[in-house]
Amino acid sequence: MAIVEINFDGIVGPSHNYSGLSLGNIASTTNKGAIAFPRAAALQGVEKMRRNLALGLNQGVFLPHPRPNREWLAALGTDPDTVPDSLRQTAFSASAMWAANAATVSPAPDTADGRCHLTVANLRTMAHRSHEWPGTLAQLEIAFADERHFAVHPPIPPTFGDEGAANHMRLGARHESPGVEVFVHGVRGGPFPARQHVEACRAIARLHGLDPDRTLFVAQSEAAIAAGAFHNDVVAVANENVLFAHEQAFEDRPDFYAALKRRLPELEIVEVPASAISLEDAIRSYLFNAQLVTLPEGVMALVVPEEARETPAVWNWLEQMVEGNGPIRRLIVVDVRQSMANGGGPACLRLRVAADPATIDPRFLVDEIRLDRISACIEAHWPEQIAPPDLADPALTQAVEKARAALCRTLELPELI
Ligand code: SUG
Repeated sequence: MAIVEINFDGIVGPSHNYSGLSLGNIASTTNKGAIAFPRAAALQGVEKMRRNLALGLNQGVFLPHPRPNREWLAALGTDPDTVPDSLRQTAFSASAMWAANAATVSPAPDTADGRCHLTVANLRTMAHRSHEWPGTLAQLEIAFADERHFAVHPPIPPTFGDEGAANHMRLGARHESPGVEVFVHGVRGGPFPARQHVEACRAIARLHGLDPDRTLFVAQSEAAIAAGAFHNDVVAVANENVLFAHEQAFEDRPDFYAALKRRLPELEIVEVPASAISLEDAIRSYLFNAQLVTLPEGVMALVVPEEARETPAVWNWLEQMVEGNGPIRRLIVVDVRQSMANGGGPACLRLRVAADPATIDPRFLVDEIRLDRISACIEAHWPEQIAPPDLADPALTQAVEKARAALCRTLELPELI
């Protein structure tokens, strides 16, 4: 089979909860303390995958990580029974569901050795995400073990923060010829941390063997970070020759657009002006945290969250966009409200990898039948609801660990990863 784009979605873990752990992520802060519904959350994620499969797209999954993270707690001299309150929520977070932060991926045509390169993100800025990388690396090493086609790199040293594909865009014709890779970093974010460091971006470009002339490093605008765009994929998304972005996404927008156009003359920029949609509405509705996909019939569709339909300025703009002559012709609305309430939209939940599916460990690929098995497992084992104080209940720890073990069995994957 030929090289195709595969979206790997993080299955929402059984410990999904709202602990307000992400400073600069408005949804996470606003919903701190709310009751979470892990079973509904995971089923919403599965439904999104079903929609994408039905569109004729290729779909993969990543497992939730073991939570509470016993290994990490042991390294801190504690365990789930004795963990101090200050560490408990951090050890329980189900944040690995946001697979766009798992790794940065460069497809084979862009790299010096002609392999697809993946660098696991260190996620060092937020404590609850900083202990994801060993679990992610373990899965990527199994899924992409075929060294003839893939190179999986460990994380960049934590000196330099890296948040993976959420701050990376690959533009260009589909997977046949070299594209242009754009790395977006933060410099300042007003009251909020800038999570992606330019030195991490440069290191990844070197490790992946990218052509310096086809690699751009662009600063995210301070206004965007300060408004709550803690990752670039909250204000911009790219697919093939199309860049869909908010006017205030980038610091040096004219220079960036010109540099991109020089390297990719066929580039089409669909820019949303701030006068039509404010940064605040863009972030509340997550219209850019959409999956911009090419359907088998050749047209592009935007998979947006329900919140985009509910924000009048956003929905009016999107409807006009698809009726116009632009490259994006269809809107597909999905309900991922449980993830959205922690700041994760449709695009956060997936990692894009361009590859021949036959070169990937099939246990990470799904069709309808495997999704049926996954949803049956979720229905049977995922807790119905969790309020943050519940995390102190040993019965919940047991339930969460049992649930993950059941899913590992369902997918025939080892529990130890
Ligand atoms: O890192 N939320 C995640 C959301 C990640 C979204 N990903 C992308 N934009 N690609 C984050 O801020 C909230 C966890 C909590 O508050 O419990 C959280 O980690």
